[in-house]
Amino acid sequence: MPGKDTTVSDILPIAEAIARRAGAIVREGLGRVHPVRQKGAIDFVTEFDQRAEELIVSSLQREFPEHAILAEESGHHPRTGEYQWVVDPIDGTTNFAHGLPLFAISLGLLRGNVPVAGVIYDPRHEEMFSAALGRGASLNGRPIRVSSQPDLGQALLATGFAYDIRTNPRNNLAQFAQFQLRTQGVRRLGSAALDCAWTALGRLDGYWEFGIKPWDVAAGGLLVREAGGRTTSTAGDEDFIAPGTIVVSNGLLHEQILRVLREGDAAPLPK
Ligand code: LIP
Repeated sequence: MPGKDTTVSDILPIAEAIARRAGAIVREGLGRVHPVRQKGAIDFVTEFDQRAEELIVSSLQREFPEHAILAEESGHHPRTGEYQWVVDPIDGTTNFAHGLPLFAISLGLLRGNVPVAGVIYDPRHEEMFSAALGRGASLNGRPIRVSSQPDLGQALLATGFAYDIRTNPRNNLAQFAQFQLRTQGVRRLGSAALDCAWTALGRLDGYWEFGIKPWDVAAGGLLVREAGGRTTSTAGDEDFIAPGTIVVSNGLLHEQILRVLREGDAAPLPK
């Protein structure tokens, strides 16, 4: 049981309400944002990341005092229990800061390294994605399912690039080209949470990324699994949190995606 008197299905409405309140703060900032702290050459945080995260963390601590929290901006808030929330107050900060309406609030609940509940809220489009382990996935309360595309050559995928793209030799640019030649297209949307949520909904057929953080993908990885898809690390392991790499897909494409990641230019091209 996640908390003294709560079950996983009790948790989702509470997490959704917290995500909505954070979304109201974030929505107010779209189009009038200035980075307040540079974290790296292309990695920064805005006042709205900070304000949304403060609301989320304080609300989770009030509702679930025995749960630990790992939040992107404020770090680890330890507790002794087995449950930990992983929080991204604005996944897609760069999009948000430039006024591009592709970002989401992501709250994932881990038991150990296993995601057991998650919500992803897109405040601009009023889309609330939710999932609980073994209970399916939904968009605004209606069940969702992954796509039924079986052929990688006809698939639409997404990916992303870590903030160390300018210095890391394994920066995913080679893989981006390899998949462009072997699919109908690859999109770089700038939000891992939405890449996962849209795969769960069937708008995308799959997504992969290296150098990803638990708060970016914990909720989304569970969402895809609960929507009938598959979530692994890029090596095909069930644990996608510790390795910091992820592949989500409709399940039908998963082995084809893993093969391109494994074989690179040697992977077969569409006929
Ligand atoms: C972002 C991810 C995205 C990745 C970016 C960044 P943030 O998270 O959602 O997939 O490509 O480099 O990590 O920093 O906006 O929360």
